Amino acid sequence: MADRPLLVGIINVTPDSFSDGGLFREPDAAVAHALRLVEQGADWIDVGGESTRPGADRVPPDEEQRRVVPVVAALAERGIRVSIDTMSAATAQAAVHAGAGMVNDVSGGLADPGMASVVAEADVPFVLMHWRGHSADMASRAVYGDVVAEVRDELADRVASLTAEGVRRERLLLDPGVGFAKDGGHNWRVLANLRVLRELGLPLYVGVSRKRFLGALPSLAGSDAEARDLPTAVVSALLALDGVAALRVHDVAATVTALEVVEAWREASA
Ligand code: PMM
Repeated sequence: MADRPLLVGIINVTPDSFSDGGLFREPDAAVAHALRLVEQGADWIDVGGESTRPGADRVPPDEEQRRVVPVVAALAERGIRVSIDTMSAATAQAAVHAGAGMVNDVSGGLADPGMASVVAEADVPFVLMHWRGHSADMASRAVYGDVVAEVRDELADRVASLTAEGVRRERLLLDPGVGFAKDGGHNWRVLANLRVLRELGLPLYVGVSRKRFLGALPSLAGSDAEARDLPTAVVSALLALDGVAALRVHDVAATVTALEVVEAWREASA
């Protein structure tokens, strides 16, 4: 599909991520899983060493780097495109040195004042996610009058700050931050109204994979995180039809199938 979204496969090298925590703590297991995701069709692999699940503890940057840098290096050596999922400027820098070609910061540069200069210097794509605070207290910040307009305006402020600090605008991808300082209703409203975020004129990057709001669908009551792969694939198809630029997912194979459905649909309607 000419304009299909880029698929970003997720590797969490953490003991405590909410959906795949602990599975890929050893670098070899993480690399093997990443290679499987690439075979299945991932365009990028997003490597993270700090869980952002609600209530998670912060990880010191040296421990985070100990987790992620060997994995980033091993994947980059194999020619795989790697992004680093971090809020730490030092970790972003270490990962870029190890071969990462994109920085994904769930805080959009707010958590670490050094992030903008690292990204400006590296001149790599930067995923700027909507964020209102660390996991420990983000639930209390899920208060909005008009969630869609506020997410747009807060992202616009971040675009202005980052570009003022030397990050090139064409390096930015905007992420609505599904599940970050947002309840289920906020998530659905933002996802169904991405056209408003598109007013900012930058490509959209979205991560819904296995998130809690999908587990809240009535038919999934009491099921585990993997049961969320089906609604993840359905939402991914809707987002692809809506024209998002990138999807961050755990189950790459299912997302590839979802995108094939979208392609068939589009071709038949042309
Ligand atoms: N979600 C998580 C982690 N990193 N990065 C971006 N850009 N967007 C997201 O929505 C996002 C992210 C949390 O999910 P995980 O624990 O499954 O990785």
